[in-house]
Amino acid sequence: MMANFSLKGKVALVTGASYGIGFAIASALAEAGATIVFNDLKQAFVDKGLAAYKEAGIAAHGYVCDVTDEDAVHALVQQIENEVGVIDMLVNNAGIIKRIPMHEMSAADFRQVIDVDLNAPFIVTKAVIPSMIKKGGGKIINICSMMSELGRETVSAYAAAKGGLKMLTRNIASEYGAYNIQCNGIGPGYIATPQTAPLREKQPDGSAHPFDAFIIAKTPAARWGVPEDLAGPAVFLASEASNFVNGHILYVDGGILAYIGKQP
Ligand code: NAP
Ligand code: GCO
Repeated sequence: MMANFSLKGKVALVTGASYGIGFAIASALAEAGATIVFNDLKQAFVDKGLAAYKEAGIAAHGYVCDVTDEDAVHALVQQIENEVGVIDMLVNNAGIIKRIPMHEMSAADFRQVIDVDLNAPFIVTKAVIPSMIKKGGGKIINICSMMSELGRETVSAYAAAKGGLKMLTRNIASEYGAYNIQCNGIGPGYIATPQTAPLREKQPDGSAHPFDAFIIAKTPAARWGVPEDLAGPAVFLASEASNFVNGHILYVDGGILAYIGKQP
């Protein structure tokens, strides 16, 4: 049964994976045997990522590509197929957030979040599916969020995008399951990465950020997640062990979604 978790001989593209959650997921897929390909917006970040993968003993392939640019994405997929091999598994990880009260948010800012967090997973998935069909199957993992289920102040664009990504995940699963392509989501809870650093910053008086205490009280595990908490779930959804799991959002949140929160 454990052989079903092996990714040996497979090629994985993890978008936006120079660091953070993408880097942790790519590192886990590599440990399970996959060849890792990743992209980032700037060569400097690609180089930084390549050095980090090398330090971890992973011979990754890194490319500069803006996931919102359809022509650039198609060129990237072609280049990967020529230089590395057909993509067996795609992790749509690249993402941004803008924390602005909705009534103060510009339409341009709202559109940019939707573009990266929802339109780009559509663009990249559309680019890789034809070769997956030809190859007889594949795995797609969309990095959703607690905000695929819940809202909160200042994250309207992000919640709309991640809610849409949940349904895009289910629709890809519905439309391509017949081609032995499984599309699932991972919904991380609150994970300590650069994206959430502003929510964990110490206050001027040295006290903890109020959001920090809030998340601890809302999480049965009473801690922030770390990117490595996503490693096992990602390997499972990328492997043959999950061949009959399709259209599922696997929340890796320490129990936040199940818990009313600790009484203050
Ligand atoms: P992060 O630290 O902000 O890293 C995001 C990565 O995406 C960066 O490498 C960034 O590249 C890349 N990226 C952004 N826009 C891009 C674009 N247009 N084209 C290519 N790459 C792009 O974020 P994270 O915390 O690791 O989160 C990764 C994913 O998990 C995101 O989808 C996020 O929404 C989701 N998520 C995060 C949490 C959390 O608590 N951290 C929880 C749930 C879900 P640059 O460095 O060049 O900008
Ligand atoms: C926020 C956080 C969250 C996390 C994550 C939770 O401002 O509320 O950034 O959105 O990033 O998506 O699952």
